[in-house]
Amino acid sequence: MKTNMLSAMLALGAAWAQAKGLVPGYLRCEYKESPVTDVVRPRLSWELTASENNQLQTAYQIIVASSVEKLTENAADFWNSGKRPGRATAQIEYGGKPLSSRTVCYWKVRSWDRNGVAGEWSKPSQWEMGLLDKPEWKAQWIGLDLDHLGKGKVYHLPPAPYLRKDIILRTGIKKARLYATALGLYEFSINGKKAGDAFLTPGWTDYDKRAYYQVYDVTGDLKAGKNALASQLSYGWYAGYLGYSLLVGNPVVRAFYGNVPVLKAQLEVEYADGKKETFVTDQTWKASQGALLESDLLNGETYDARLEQAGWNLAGFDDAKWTNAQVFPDKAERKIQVYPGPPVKITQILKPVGHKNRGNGTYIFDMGQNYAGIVRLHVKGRAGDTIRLRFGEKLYPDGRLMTENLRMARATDTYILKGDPAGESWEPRFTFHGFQYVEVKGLNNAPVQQTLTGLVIGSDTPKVGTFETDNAMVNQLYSNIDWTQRANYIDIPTDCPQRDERIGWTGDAQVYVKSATFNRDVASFFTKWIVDLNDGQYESGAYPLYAPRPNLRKTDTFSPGWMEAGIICPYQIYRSYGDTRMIRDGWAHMVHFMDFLDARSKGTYLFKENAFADIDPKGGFGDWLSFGRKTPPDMLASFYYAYCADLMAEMAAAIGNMRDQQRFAEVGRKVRAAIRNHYVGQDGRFKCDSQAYGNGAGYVDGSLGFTGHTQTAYANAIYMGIVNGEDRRKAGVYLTALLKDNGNKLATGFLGAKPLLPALSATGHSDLAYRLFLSKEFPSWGFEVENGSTTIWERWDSYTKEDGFKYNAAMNSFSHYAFGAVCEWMFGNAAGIVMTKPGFETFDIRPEIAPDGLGSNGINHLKASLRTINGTIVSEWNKKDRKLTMKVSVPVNTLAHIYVPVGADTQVLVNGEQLSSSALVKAVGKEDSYRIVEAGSGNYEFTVSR
Ligand code: RAM
Repeated sequence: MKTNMLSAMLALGAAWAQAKGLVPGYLRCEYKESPVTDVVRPRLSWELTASENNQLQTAYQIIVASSVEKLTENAADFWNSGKRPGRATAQIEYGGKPLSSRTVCYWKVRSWDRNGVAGEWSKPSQWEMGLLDKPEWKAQWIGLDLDHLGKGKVYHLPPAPYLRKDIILRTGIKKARLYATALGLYEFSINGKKAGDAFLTPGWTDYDKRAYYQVYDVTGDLKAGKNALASQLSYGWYAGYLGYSLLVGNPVVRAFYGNVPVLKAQLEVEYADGKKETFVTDQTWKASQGALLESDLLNGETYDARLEQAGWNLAGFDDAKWTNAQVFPDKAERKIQVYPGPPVKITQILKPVGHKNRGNGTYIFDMGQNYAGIVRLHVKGRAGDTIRLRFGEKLYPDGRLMTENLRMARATDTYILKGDPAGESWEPRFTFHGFQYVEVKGLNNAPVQQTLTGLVIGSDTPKVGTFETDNAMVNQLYSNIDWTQRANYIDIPTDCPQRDERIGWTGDAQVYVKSATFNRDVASFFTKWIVDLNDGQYESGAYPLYAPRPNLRKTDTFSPGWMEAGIICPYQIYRSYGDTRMIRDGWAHMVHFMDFLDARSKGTYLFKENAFADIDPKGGFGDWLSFGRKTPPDMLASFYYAYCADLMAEMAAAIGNMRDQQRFAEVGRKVRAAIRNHYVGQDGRFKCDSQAYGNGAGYVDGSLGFTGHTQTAYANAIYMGIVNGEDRRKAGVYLTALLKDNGNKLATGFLGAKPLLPALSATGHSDLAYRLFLSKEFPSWGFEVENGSTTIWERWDSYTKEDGFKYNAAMNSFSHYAFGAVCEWMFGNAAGIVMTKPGFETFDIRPEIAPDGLGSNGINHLKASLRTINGTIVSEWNKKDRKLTMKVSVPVNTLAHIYVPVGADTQVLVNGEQLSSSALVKAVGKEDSYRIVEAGSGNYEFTVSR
């Protein structure tokens, strides 16, 4: 009897433990935690954890209420989703009462597990609605035209305007929000304290079409009585220098959108008694100039601390000598919207690793890492002492700072001391540089610890990936990839952070986007940039070379391999995060682009030689920065045509548009057939009519001659599924033969480097993929690491021991992420994390184990993790002697097929038990040399003897 009771109690205990069920956490709205949004039906997501294996969600319920109290009482006055069956934990549209501007929405969620047990409610989360209608903006654009003060010879850099106003508030402040934006860049402060911690606000857009605003909760920064509202503006992308326009002699070199930066801000205060007051920017604001003498993104800042107007941003400052702010007209068609991306922020602080005295008060600091950002200076000296900071990525062998590769970007910050005996600290606010070394000129004393501090800036995209091995070169390479991404995902995906370029090149963006998703959560980052890209689409339907798209050079238009970013990037965001809204919102743009391709192919569904002879450079950029004979750009354009059609067909299906699905599936088939017919010989060898290109004049590297038989051609054909079956196998064989003929060295450029290793792996040549990946010989990824790089170079030969910085003056960035696209293979093949359903709802773990016998140049241990929108996946393998161990984590609510590499009849143990008799997982098949195991959520360890 007693024992029965005990076992009954134990059983009950177990049931209770189980009853805890699923625990939802990491509640997000529009990819952000507690954001402000102006999306009228924002999307919600959460992550699930559970204490037992094999768990999944069978239903969920969301409650949204107008207050925390109501939420606690489950009084869903905004929305009660009810119990909704299904696995979805992301992309769930708010479906309640229409939400008006300024509403704060509190929400929570609970999930039912596979046994139908309801879990506890999550902790509450919230989001807030921005200003949904433009007329709610009562504020005006204000500024101060100082343009006439900026007449320099080469650089026209006017001082930056200062704006201020004192306001009086009553007691009983309950809630206060600041809505602020600028055409240009702004910093806003209340009573001397900066609102928020974002940098380079409000971001770059096509300002004629839209400007983004930030929303700040400033309740705690205001007080009864007099308060100071103050703002400093800079020229930024709106009115400053952009890209290479100066370098190429473009008639316009700055002020592409306007030449006076302006601010629009609105402070809304709510009192305990329910009364409201709104303060807006208008002609009653005062304006002046101050210490910030020059300020430009590319060219840097000059700050004369002697000109500081002490207390200018505090209440009670005497601004009688200031002029009234000027009011500038708005454009009716310009939208004002909440900034949809992750804010640009200071994401890390770096200390210099050393410095060298160059004589005459000049020192060169080594920050130990090539990064994008600024430095904070701390100095002591006399008033008028001038410190000049110059930035470079590399040093010459004789120790001088190398700045030729900055081209026309002056990238110089100057600080003029006020002479504070306690010392003074300064950092620029509206510029950034790409650098590892800082030359500091004008120091009176030897540097000390605080003289320089590195401030890393970048879009604050949450880190989601890790990748580590027992191979130091590979680890450094991974670090270099992530650092290069961080240095270039700054509001938009740029090509490089240092020279006079820093623009959103579409080719770079499309080859790298998938890699990016393995390192950082870039969902909201691309939500922002895809709008820029659509805003930049040409009337013809072509997507531009870069977005946003100021007119930097008359001949800049579009190029195959670049313009397809308009399809490839949204597709990747859909795949990685299950985002179908981006597809729906951009569908008309994407279809328009496909219409453009159809029209350009003149009904042939093919781009023959010279099909793009009318653009500049002729044929487009092609396999930019490749080696050897050129892959015909038109052949690549045709591949991309078919590939885009496939992606369109898949996206059409994802949004339930079956008519378009059929259309694009058909286009894909037709383009493939046309390619097969024109560019592929009977023997499966790729060819082109080289004669058609004549002497290649006008084409990028055209004088090298053209051939279809290149690494890039086969790699892309395999990667994009241009050829199938026997043709595909042959393509793999040709690819390996080409590599062999080339001493097992790659020759691929921007378009060929990404698919190279995946194509080798896909056609059974994983060993060769590893060989290229692990090589340290020129040209290779390892070569860069061997040469001390901390970021990814623009060119394979950006630096060589024989030639040094061969391309200095022209084009030689040391922080260009395009070749970092090998990241895709590292996660997707080496670690074998392969999504099979959008958002990683289902996925494969199919690692390719590195070849044996490479000693310290090989890999014996590899561990990668990825926090997906469905939770964190881990794939780890370890080989020692004849034993292979594999560890895999499968997140709750997902299903994995784990490919365990085994010989024909090797025994597999899972968590110490025989696989064949395991109750944990299910052996479901065999493929090549893998045993396939199906597993629900949990942590698994497989061991096999090899
Ligand atoms: C270079 C850019 C970019 C590339 C184009 C074609 O100047 O840096 O990386 O996409 O040209």
